[in-house]
Amino acid sequence: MNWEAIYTDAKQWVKEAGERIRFSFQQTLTIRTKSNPNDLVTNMDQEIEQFFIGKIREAYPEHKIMGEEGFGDQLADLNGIVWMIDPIDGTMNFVHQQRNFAISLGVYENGSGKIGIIYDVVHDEMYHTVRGHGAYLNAQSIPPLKERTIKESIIALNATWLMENKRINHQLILPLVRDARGTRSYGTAALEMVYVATGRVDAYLSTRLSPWDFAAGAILVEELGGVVTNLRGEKLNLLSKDSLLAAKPGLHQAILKDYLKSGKW
Ligand code: 2AM
Ligand code: CA
Repeated sequence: MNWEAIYTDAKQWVKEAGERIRFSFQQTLTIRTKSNPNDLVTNMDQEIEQFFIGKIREAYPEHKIMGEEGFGDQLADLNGIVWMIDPIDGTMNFVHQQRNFAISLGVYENGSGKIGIIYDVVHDEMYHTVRGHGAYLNAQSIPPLKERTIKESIIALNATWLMENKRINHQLILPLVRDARGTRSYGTAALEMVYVATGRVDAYLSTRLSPWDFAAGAILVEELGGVVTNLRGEKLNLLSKDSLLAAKPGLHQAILKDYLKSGKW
């Protein structure tokens, strides 16, 4: 497999998609809701996903595609090469703020992460990696992650989700919030994972994400020595929704053991 060619194509297409999104700021968006009144989708989410699918199908017709907006394939397994696409992660931010959103693109081979690209369109910052070859912010190498204690950590989490999810006992999160140096919430799983990868936050927790939300971010975080699992400490399942814990090495184990162990996630 010519991963170098796939990597070059993927980065080029992500750049082009970013230009389309920037251009769309001057146009009127069509906004609709999906699963609930706060789950937004715009014409741009759909157009960008279709743009990627057109490019991938033309260059790599044997590859499979899983995308948030559903224009890709319905996958029963992860055999072969699978592209995981979130055309706009952080759609609510895109609509309300025109910032704090990203394009997220992960490429997997037989379920194993190979290429991870997350593009912060507004800042023109592309975070990218081919597994085993280091991770980069544009052309600049990103240093590996170092360990950190909970007391010195900033933890990204979404307060609304923690409060709303009836299945879980959000009381268990309160000691973690209290013990950490601070918490942050950005509303975009892809960028929150980039912030873990770059050490801007030390951990990111979420109760329910889809595979395209974390597919690229997991490859980036792991490339830099971080650890990514669900909140039960299990390997992530790329075929279904799951919870998420992405963190610096050491800190990941400490959060699982000292705060999450007794919860139902
Ligand atoms: P999205 O913007 O692509 O929908 C918000 O905390 C983060 O969770 C975003 O990355 C958002 O992705 C993701 N998310 C996944 N499922 C969601 C849902 N049903 N409602 C809101 N955000 C969701
Ligand atoms: Ca998303």
